[in-house]
Amino acid sequence: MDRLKNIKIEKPFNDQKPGTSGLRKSSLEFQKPHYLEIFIESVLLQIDNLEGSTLIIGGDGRYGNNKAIKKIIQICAAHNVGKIIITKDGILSTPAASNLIRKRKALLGIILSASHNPGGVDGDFGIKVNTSNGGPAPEKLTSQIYRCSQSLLDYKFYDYPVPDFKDEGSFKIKDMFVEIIDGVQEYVTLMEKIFDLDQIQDYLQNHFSIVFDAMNAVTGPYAKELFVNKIGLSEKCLMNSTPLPDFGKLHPDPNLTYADKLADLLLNKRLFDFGAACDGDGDRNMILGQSCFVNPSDSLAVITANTNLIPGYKNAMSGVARSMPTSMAVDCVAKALNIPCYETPTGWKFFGNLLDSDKITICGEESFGTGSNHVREKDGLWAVLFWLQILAAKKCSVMDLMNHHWSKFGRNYYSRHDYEAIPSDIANHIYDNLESLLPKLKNERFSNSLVLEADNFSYQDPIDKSISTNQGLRIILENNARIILRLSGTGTKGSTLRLYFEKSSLLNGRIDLNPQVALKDLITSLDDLLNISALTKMNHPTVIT
Ligand code: VG1
Ligand code: CO
Repeated sequence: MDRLKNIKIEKPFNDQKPGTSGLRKSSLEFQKPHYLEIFIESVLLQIDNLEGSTLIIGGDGRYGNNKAIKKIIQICAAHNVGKIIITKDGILSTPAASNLIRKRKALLGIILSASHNPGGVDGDFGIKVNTSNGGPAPEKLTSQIYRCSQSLLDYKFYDYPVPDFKDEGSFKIKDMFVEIIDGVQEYVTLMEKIFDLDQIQDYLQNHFSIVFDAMNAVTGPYAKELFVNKIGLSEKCLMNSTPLPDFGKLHPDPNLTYADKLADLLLNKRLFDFGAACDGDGDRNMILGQSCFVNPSDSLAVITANTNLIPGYKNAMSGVARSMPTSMAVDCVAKALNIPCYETPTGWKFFGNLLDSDKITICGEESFGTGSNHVREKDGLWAVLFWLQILAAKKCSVMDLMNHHWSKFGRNYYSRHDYEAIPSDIANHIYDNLESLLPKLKNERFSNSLVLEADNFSYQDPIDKSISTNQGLRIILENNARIILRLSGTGTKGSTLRLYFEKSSLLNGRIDLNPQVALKDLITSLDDLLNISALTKMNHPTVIT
């Protein structure tokens, strides 16, 4: 029997456009016959020198993970890929995948995850595609993949049953070698090279209590190896640490709304000195201290200001970058350190060229993402260890560290308001309305301030000179205040409207205000201008960060 098949479909799929980070759809849509296969075929067709190459495949363990891995193995075998590296039970975090791609000199990585979106039969599924530098595919490649999928009517498939992958080992399918490794070890080795885990251990065992919430997603096994096996803490420091196909019905998005149990332990019950959580695929992080929530934009600034305390970064800072909506707190640190600070569009793919050309060492986004040149993805547990090392070196609390940071660099009051899964026509109406008002706003007064700039952000990559337009509407006010509006590119239901507000403390010098109070005039003025609460019929955003 000929196992090598060319499977034909009747009608092409027209909805496989990757968003901010990969292709995301409901699990139901991904189960449509040939849906996943056509996307994978579209990816493989864009890759030069695929025959004989090495690929990394893994995922965050959500519903559909292992079935997808098996299908991808069958398609890759049909394409004469040389070797595939997968992990025990298919569990591989996004930053660990990025590390493996680099270490094993793989041509491509395929990560099965819809990241912070819920999982399960009625949740979402997703596919992230990473290139040989370990980072997310750049826009040029994702556009090619999309274009190909729109007319593709067949795919190659090697019809041979793929064995399970519960243990380390290997097997062969056609001429392709499949190696099953432990997805945790190589990542933990990398962390041991960057951080002084002994110093963290001393501090945590004697002075400082922590709790880590893996949200029933991919970071559980990684956190167990790091915090229990290496650092020697009791397993009680871990919450939700077993990856489950439906994340135990949690929404694995580490913010104050969806990681509310963790937030309650730190902010209300004050039971620990430090708390942290990661998202579905382990690339995001939320940092909490006792009675203290660390805004991710501030986290990026604190990390940048303290690289000298971390063995992996001592005297090694070339520059930093932040996504456009991220607050300018890190800009103040970069200025003080006399290093360049780049502003990129939302999405980790835009940091790739800057990291590869060593223009930056650290980068981050307001959406709970921080990372460095150690891999080409944001890295949740890396950020947690970074914070713990700073605190262990300074022997202080999170709140003391923040207050000290703000007194030194000033505070950028910052908040993001998300209106999740609202009807797309309403979201588009609000967006289009602001876009049409922008030319009139410039040089006028808005919210008692002069509008210096009002535009739709576009970016030219300093390395490959590619241009990305329509990256978010900005109202830039005097005195370092800003309002930004974007539509999410990761949601799967309706549209998600994101509003970002920022104001610098330099004017009145106060660093102790509640950000919602400090930013109230900007929030109200935008609502007056665009009628957001009336149009969405919502009194509050779904998520406030
Ligand atoms: C969101 C965040 C963005 C992040 C992206 C992927 O995108 O805002 O900063 O890079 O998610 O994160 P959007 O288009 O929904 O605003 V992850 O952890 O889902 O890979
Ligand atoms: Co993620």
